[in-house]
Amino acid sequence: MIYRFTQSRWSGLTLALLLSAPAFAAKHYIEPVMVNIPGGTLTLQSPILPLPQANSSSATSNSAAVSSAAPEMTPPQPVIIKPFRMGKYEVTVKEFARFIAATNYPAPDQCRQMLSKKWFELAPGSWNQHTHSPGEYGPVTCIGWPAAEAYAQWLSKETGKHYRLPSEAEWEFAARAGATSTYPWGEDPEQACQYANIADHSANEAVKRDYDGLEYTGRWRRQTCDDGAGYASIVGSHKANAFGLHDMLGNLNEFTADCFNPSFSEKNADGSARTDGECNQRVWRGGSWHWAPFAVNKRGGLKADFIGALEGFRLVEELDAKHPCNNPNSRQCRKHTNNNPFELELANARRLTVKEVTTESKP
Ligand SMILES: [Ca+2]
Ligand SMILES: [Ca+2]
Repeated sequence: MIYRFTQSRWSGLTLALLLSAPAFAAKHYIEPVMVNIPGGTLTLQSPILPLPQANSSSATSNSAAVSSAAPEMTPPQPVIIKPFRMGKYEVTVKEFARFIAATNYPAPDQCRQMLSKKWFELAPGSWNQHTHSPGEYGPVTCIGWPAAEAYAQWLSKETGKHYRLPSEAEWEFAARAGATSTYPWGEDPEQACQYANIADHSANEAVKRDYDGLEYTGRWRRQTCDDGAGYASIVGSHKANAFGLHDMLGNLNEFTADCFNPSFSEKNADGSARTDGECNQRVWRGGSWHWAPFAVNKRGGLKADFIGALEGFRLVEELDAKHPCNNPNSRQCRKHTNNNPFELELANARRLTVKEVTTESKP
């Protein structure tokens, strides 16, 4: 890796000051960068999960991630996925700031975040003020599922398009991008560092530096490869999958629309989100910068009111009957998809980060 992220543990405070600047008072939405996802088939099958406990947290999610016992698997459930469009990146702080400015949405002000050698603790913190944010082009977190849902509804109203959270089935179909292996890139977890921001060598060095010698070990295991990021990173900093989507695994764990169920059923067969089951718990997918790479079929649930610094989201856009991308090769769809100015902003932000770090690293 040629770059290394250097955000400090208190960069969230700097971010809060930045977001109070006039530039962030803009009233208009930012159109998300979307990718056309073809329809297809998928077989959902994951380890059977118990319902998350009432005090479920990022920590309990992690304990499921590191279990060494061979898990009992759900019966395979065939699913048919209709074509749709999906956010190329996790929703960023900058995009979310427009939502807050426009709606005064009562965003949470307490967030389970990394403050000490105790790892994650509930403390004052919010979408624009928490530890370990890489800035306005980083993925928004400390918001919880209801705020993600509210953002999708607001953006739909503003744009006249149908944006929503992905179903769990859509999320896995998009993350796999045709792969049937444990990870979208194959079976080797050491390759994760090319494609995902995970708990890796850089993460271990960061917590050692920032938390008095703390290390990722034992229950908090890490991969030994190096993805260059100690904490969350600017979206799209790692390689895309075969559909062109970034950070599906890693960076932030992602909310889906589904109510939690321990296993799949015929109610998943059409690819839509489950609206039955435990609807106070929502399904997450993909893992985060704090965990070793998750298998692409790994899943869990979080209470809808759980507010943590490891969870974020991305959006799906439905292809309504007259949508130009019902034919993804059409000129109208290419026009609809290309030249999104926010894509250029993101690319500049990533380039500046690399340049800054490269300059810092010179003797
Ligand atoms: Ca990392
Ligand atoms: Ca992610």
